[in-house]
Amino acid sequence: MKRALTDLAIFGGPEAFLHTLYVGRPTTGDRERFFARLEWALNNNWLTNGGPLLREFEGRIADLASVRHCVATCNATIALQLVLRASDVSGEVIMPSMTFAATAHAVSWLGLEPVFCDVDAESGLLDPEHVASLVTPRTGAIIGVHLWGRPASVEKLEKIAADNQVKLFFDAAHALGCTADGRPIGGFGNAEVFSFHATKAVTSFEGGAIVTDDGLLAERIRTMHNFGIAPDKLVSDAGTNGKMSECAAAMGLTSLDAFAETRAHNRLNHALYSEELRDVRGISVHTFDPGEQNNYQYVIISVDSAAIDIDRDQLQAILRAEKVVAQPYFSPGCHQMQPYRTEPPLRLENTEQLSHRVLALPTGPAVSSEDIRRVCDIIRLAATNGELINARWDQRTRSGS
Ligand code: T4K
Repeated sequence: MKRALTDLAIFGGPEAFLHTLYVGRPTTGDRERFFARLEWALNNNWLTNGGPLLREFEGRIADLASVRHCVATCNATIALQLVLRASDVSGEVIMPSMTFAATAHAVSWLGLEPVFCDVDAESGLLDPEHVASLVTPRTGAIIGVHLWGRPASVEKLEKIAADNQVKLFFDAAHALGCTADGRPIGGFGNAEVFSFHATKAVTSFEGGAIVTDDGLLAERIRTMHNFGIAPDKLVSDAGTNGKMSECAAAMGLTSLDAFAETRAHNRLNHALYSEELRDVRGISVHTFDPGEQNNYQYVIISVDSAAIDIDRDQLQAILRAEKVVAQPYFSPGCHQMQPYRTEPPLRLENTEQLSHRVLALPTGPAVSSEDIRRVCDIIRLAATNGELINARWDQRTRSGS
């Protein structure tokens, strides 16, 4: 256990970990089962284009999300583009700035205009009042993001979308297996999009899915994600190649088999982080509504630099030196990133404050209770010695180390 500042690796102490600890370690499930599925696909000589593993994966995701239709894709970014394109969205798309760049990129790659909206100061979720104030005759759609698996204000956003006759989608990249108002994420708005990237609670190496109860929309997306080739084999739409392969589906199914276990492990990890950091001034662990289900795939802390003298970036550097790779999800907000920055700058106060404070800590089945205690010891030591750390930090900077 580290007790003195000189124990910290950033000031010359030994690293706390032998092996690096990551936020997004893949949860790949039972390897034998994965190889068996892969072998079956190879023996079948069927590798992509709507194979049996893909269909099984789509069916299981649709069941999990309690929706009628699921179209699995090569990733969630393409899935977002497909859903916007297949819904004939034009003009402006209102979305939070506090999200991964992919949400904004999907919009701008279609030639649509992302309109960045502020979020709730604590939850990081789209502020419905601000959304309503941004609706104009040019608004084609609203995209809500279930940030870190917390549900967006689905009901309020559905009302705004209905009142203004605009489409509503949810970027549910973080929210597989989560609920909003007790209902599974997946059935809200016109459609929702999941990600199965390597870093997600369920992975298919790379992958995504669009889920919806709208059969016509699902059919159009299915056609569009296969070069626009309709079931009668004729090209009926301007399509792209957004398909998920059998190899990806094999991994998706195997990771999905392990999802209950992954979620249970993540839940314990989250509870332990909350417990260990409860009394650490200036550090707060973002909580989840106990009345809702969550996958707990993200453990997010907020660093109050005014209370502890060091800021999020310093804490991240202190952890990094100990071989703990914490991620500043999501910083900066999209409206402050190069492709979307404007002059004069757009000001989104809550987004800017929150994006400077948040840090995602390592979790997932690869992270043990002992790992978490060690990470929390480091955070505790750093948070209670901010002034002294700053004095040493300046010396480090001056001596160029
Ligand atoms: N919408 C939202 C709200 C999203 O968060 C995302 C993706 C999307 C849409 C788009 O979904 P996809 O098109 O990707 O399906 C990562 C992921 O690449 C990205 O999928 C994810 N969100 C985002 C939150 O995180 P980076 O740039 O942070 O990834 P990277 O390579 O730094 O990896 C993060 C950590 O995970 C590292 O510390 C190492 C670890 N890792 C990563 C990989 C790839 C592993 O241990 N194994 C691995 O295979 O973006």
